[in-house]
Amino acid sequence: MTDVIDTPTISPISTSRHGDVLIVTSNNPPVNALGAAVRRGLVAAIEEAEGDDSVKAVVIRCEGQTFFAGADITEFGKPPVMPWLPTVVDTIENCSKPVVAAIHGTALGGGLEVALGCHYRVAVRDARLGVPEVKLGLLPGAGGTQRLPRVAGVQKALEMCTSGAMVSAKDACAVGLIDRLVDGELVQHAVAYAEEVKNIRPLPRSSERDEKLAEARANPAIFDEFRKANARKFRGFEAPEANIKAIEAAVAKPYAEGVIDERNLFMGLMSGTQSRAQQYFFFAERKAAKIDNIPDDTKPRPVKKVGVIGAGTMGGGISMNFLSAGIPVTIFEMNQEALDRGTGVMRKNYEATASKGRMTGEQVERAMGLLTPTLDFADLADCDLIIEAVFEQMDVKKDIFTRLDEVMKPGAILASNTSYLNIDEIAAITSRPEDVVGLHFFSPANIMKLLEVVRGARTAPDVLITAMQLAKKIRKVAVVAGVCHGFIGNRMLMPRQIEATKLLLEGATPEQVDRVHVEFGMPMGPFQMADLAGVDIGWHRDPSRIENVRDALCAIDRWGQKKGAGFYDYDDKRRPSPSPVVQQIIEDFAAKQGVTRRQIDDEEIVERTLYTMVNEGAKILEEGMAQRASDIDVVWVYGYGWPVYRGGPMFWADSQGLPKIVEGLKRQEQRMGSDFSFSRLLLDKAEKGEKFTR
Ligand code: 3H9
Repeated sequence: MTDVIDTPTISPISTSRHGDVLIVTSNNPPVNALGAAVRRGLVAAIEEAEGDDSVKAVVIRCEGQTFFAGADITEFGKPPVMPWLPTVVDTIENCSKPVVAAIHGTALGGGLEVALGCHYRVAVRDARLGVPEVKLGLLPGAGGTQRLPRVAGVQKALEMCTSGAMVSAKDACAVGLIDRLVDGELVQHAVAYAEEVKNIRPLPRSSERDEKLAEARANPAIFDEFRKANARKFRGFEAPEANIKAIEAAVAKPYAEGVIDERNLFMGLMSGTQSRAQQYFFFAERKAAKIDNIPDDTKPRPVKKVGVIGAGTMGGGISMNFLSAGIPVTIFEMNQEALDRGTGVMRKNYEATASKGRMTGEQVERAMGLLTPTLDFADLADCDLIIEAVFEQMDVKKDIFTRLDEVMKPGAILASNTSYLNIDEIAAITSRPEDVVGLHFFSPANIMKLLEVVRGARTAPDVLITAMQLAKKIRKVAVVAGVCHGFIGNRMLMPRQIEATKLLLEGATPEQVDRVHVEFGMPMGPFQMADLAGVDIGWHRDPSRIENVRDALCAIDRWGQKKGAGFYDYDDKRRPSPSPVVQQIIEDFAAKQGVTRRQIDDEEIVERTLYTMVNEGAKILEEGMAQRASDIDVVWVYGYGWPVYRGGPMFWADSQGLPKIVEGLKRQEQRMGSDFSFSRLLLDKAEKGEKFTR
């Protein structure tokens, strides 16, 4: 490109000329968020185009990794700075000269709204587009809910706005969201496109179109059908419904009225607690990737090949993460049958994904082609990272790590997928404890986003950095945890489980406890979870030794869903119903232990099963087992389905007020007995009026 005349400016927005096309460039790293300076710059650039007769068309583009990735989230909650994004988008759309958006990277949220304000959109093939506001508890508030259905159709707009998922440039092109897909130099193509369209009038303004609304106008029932089809997914969340309402307004009302509805709905969400929690969580997730006390110049170790020991459910799931990311895996088992079974399950899982259209047959073969099954331990020797995923038994783990120490090449990272055991004890059996780390995947490991990276006392900084970076590569959200029983997640599960079980004896039913948790927003309650995971997990396997309700259930084969019976009875479609047998067992135990049964109210369940988790989280913090309170929240949202609209247990506790949590726990202290002790940190913070999170 030649004849560029730069306008000197300190604004993140600069303009240059290519013939009669004004090129407007944003340079606001890292993601070109639409902060105040960018908004001002965009309006000034459009004014420049309007005021200069020699300008016949405009191209808006971004430097760096991406087109505008949305409004600047750090501005939310602060006093508004003019111009507002809706004004900026309107200014662009009202420009009397054609404006072309040149999209690369991810055009998200307000970024896509800017693109929708432009009269034409050109994108490179690997660009992605989306309106992720719903993930922040919001809706696209700069005209997006009104323009998107007009450009992409009502159904597509409903899907995009309520899921927040990105669509590929190709799919966006298919629905009319992109006018032209290009290869190579984006700016050159965008300028050429601008030249092509510069004389076309009237300008295609998204807000004036309504041909794609006709179908929904003729059949407004589509909104209720959409609500019904997604009711489960939206349960508890406020933002999806507000998004639907705004799109409904786009269909039912003229544009000028629809945007007023959009604004009102947006402001309602913005001032609510859910959106505050979800915005907090956005930053919590990103903060989790940062490791304290690591030298700045620490470099990761290269990981080109991964070894996995154990081809069971866990080992197979773990392997799939790496295979899907294009990293070869050698998987070891003790015998051929187990190896074949494990690799067979992996293939079946991939094929199931392909049958849902989320993978091509070719991708399945490519992933499976990266897998080397072996019965020979020595085949693991040249792996850069090895993850052990066998029984949760210290002796077995120690044996494996002794063998690994013998065969693995120097510098290889030795990881254990243990969910409870002491990483330092495992590391101490090797001659290289600095290379040992915990990588605690959550089941099903190929699906669950969370990875606890367990930092041993002697784990080397570069091992930690490698683990965190690798996690991102395999699309996990990693959180650093210290060495303690159950690390962050499972450790907090323990007080909840203890109190939930005691509540049964004291008069609650599994259904009541589970209902309270589900109403709170958890995907399932403690007893539903036990039935799903297996009541027999951690059972001593001696049917004659019955010391608690769990032992009693296991002794009569009530191991959970896999046996058709656990805390609940299950029919052949795995639908649960309350079990009279279980009720009898509970009552017998209560009688045997001299527990007087009484009416338990829901509040007591909250205090004894959720407040105790907060207390445990506070202990984890005071012991330094989590780096920050927000990391605990990330573990619970991604590992256990804590409702993100409540931010996580520590954010939730803050929003309830710590004195209220302490009061509730004090009310229950006597009932909880020696199973409970207060966290000093919780008491201190409550007393000083402080919070765990900011
Ligand atoms: C909106 O647009 C509302 C409008 O409809 C209406 C307004 C009236 N703002 O994720 P990364 C930071 S709502 C401020 O690690 P990646 C992020 O915190 C917005 N900061 O990179 C991080 O900082 P740090 C709708 C932001 O390459 C750094 O950038 N848009 C924003 O893995 C790198 O981020 C969204 O929700 C932002 N909007 O992924 C999109 N975005 O380095 C949110 C990022 O200090 N963003 N940062 O930790 C994303 O989804 C991803 O960042 C993206 C890049 C895919 C773009």
